Amino acid sequence: MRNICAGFGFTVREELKRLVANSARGGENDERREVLTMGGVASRFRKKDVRLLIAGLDSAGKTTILYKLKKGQRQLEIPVNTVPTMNFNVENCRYKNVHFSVWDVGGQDSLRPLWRHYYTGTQGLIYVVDSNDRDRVRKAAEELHKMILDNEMRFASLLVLANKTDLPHSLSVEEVTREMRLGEIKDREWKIQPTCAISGDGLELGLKWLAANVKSI
Ligand code: G3D
Ligand code: MG
Repeated sequence: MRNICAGFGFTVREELKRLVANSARGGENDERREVLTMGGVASRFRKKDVRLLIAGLDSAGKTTILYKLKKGQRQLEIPVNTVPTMNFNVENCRYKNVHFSVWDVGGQDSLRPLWRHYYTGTQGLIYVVDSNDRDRVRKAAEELHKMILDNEMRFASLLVLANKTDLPHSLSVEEVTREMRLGEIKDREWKIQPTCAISGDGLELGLKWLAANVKSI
């Protein structure tokens, strides 16, 4: 218990107080509102600097997630760095101790050497999958497995977000787990979390897990 709470940056007593106060206020919804901000995310990661990479095929929901986390932080800009000749966009965002880089994977293999530049020091990989995109889930799996094979990514804990679960024909978490071949990943901690980036459902749970499971490099 102590370790878990230490991972989140608060004491057991503070956590109990928070849970009691939260349930008095009406439970889960308040909990979600509280944490869906960069401030909430940063506090989960204690005081240390943390580098997170959010990746996935285009349209998986990465930018929506970033803006969902940014909610309430009006002063925070998300700069987009572009390598014009290569059609490569990286969204960078820093809030307190947490640094996020976001980009689309898939497409041109010629861009791969560029990605590696951003891998260095990555402690957490948030890989976003569109659970409703049955045609491209295999492709999403291929890209993920290529990515985590890279030596620079060897310390990164892996959070897979099975996004767009609000859509009626989306794959179940079990189906995404199977299609993404997550069972083959033995060299690091990983977790799959269903999410709806638009409402924010599931984001908090995923980030809590990641905060407790990133390793310092
Ligand atoms: P990307 O940054 O990974 O490329 P975006 O993806 O965040 O730009 O999202 C692509 C589209 O998917 C957006 O719709 C966005 O609103 C939608 N989307 C993202 N997350 C969810 C989700 O959880 N559920 C649903 N139903 N849609 C989602 P548009 O229409 O703007 O292209
Ligand atoms: Mg985007």
